[in-house]
Amino acid sequence: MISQAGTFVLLSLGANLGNRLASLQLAVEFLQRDAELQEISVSNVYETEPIGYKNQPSFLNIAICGRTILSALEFHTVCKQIEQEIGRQNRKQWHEREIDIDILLFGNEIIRIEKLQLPHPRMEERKFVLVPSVDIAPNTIHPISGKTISRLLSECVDTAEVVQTELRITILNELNSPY
Ligand code: PH2
Ligand code: MG
Ligand code: MG
Repeated sequence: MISQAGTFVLLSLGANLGNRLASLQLAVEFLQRDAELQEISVSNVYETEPIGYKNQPSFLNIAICGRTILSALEFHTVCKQIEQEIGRQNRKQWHEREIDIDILLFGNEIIRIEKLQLPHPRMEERKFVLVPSVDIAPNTIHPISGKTISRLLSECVDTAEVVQTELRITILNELNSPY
């Protein structure tokens, strides 16, 4: 596709409760529907060891990227609404969740407010974020460090397990596809 309208956005999605794959699939569909996310790429699906609070089920994690005409704050609000719609319950930080949608990068924007920090402040410390991101956006540059996502992964010292699965997310045809 030729169009380059809107802002490039890179997201990390995770789930470790309920039907994890179904929740990730729904999240991708709802991002297309409600967050104007277009020109989407989705990574492989990874089974990952929990980071933070250890005594919880393993996660499925993916990364997705695309372009959106929304602002960062509008996009963030829609992500939170989608988490609710998929049935996320409120639990402690680092604990289990039905679905988690985190914005990693939103163009080159640097935002440090309580509800939204961009780039995501812990993205370079986590293999469950970087391994899927390298599938779809290896050469994207982190706006603070100036390093590519590939380089962040090669320098990441996280040893938690991240295992590629055969599971697949389906990308539905984009509503405004010219084809
Ligand atoms: N999310 C967390 C905390 N720990 N661990 C893994 N493996 N995957 C996650 O998505 C994850 C986590 C907080 O959002
Ligand atoms: Mg998270
Ligand atoms: Mg989150």
